[in-house]
Amino acid sequence: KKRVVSGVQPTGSIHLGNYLGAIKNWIELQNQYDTLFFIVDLHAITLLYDAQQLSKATKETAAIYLACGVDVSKASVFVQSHVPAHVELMWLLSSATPIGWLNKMIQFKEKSRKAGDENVGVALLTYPVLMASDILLYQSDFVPVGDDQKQHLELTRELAERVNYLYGGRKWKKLGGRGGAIFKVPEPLIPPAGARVMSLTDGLSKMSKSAPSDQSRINLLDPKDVIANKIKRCKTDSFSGLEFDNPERPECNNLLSVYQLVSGKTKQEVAEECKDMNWGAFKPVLTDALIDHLHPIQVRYEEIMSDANYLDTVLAEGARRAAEIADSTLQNVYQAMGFLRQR
Ligand code: AQP
Repeated sequence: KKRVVSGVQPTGSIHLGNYLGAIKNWIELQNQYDTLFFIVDLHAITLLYDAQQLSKATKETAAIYLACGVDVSKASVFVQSHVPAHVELMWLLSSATPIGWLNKMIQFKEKSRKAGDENVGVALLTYPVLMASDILLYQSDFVPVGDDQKQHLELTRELAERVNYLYGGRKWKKLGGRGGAIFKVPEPLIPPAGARVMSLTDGLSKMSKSAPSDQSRINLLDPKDVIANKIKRCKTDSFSGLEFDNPERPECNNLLSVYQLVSGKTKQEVAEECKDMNWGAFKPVLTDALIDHLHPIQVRYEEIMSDANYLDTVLAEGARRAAEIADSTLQNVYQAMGFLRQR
């Protein structure tokens, strides 16, 4: 089976964008691929963060994965920091990463500009090297990536090729390796169309955990009345009827797309159903569809969280399975890079 890895950061609460853009797609991927889904806690500390919240958010994110339908009989679910090989490989990869590659990363430029120099840790710059190690450790074939992560995956691919070139091939064979590449070069898996969810208060920016206003996003665990209220107050326009793909109506396109994804209808069905509706008629329909979709997830989430041991057991087993693969890659890399290994 081909292998797929993916993860979400335990920063803030998981929202509809994280769900529709990532976690929901995993449910299909786990039937087709060998999948590893992790909670990327080491990535969550690249900007100033609340240390008192990290472990709680990590547990909650894991519980959300399971509540959304990630099935631990098919996928390995674990916490990134529970598998130390991620950090070890990152150090080894750092030595092969030209600093110019990292300086070019758009996300680094944007986030560091916003945060200001005093708040930017070195980890924000080297974050893509950790991401490369998350992927390369598992010899992944595919990585689901949204637009914002494309550049980082490209860096991962270049880094894999560079390490294969520097330490693989003939050199690698001479050192006792089995020949061939050290790392598999992963391919992007582009998520289904319409999976980029935009803010409820501005149809041109993406729904995000770090946006200051909670009104801009639907959190997966929002109670019914909060969902209803957010939809009631969300940004709309004054055109008549509702339509997809009109560049002058980003909010309309976004809300129809959300409705399509949570109702399970096709784009044509939604376009037909909503073309003559006004906002007053559509908003309750969207609210009900959201509540119907999220309610079972919220019920399962409560069940999972009410049995603390269950989650601990799942995460321990996930980390054990992941470490088996990760450690074998890591040992190969140490060997290829010429380290004296302990006997
Ligand atoms: N609005 C979105 N629409 C579709 N997919 C989204 N993702 C995030 N926002 C949207 C996807 O969720 C996954 C996990 O994201 P992450 O936790 O690594 O952080 P992020 O991409 O930076 O997400 P946020 O929530 O928007 O955080 P901030 O506010 O920190 O930027 C990824 O697969 C991502 O594509």
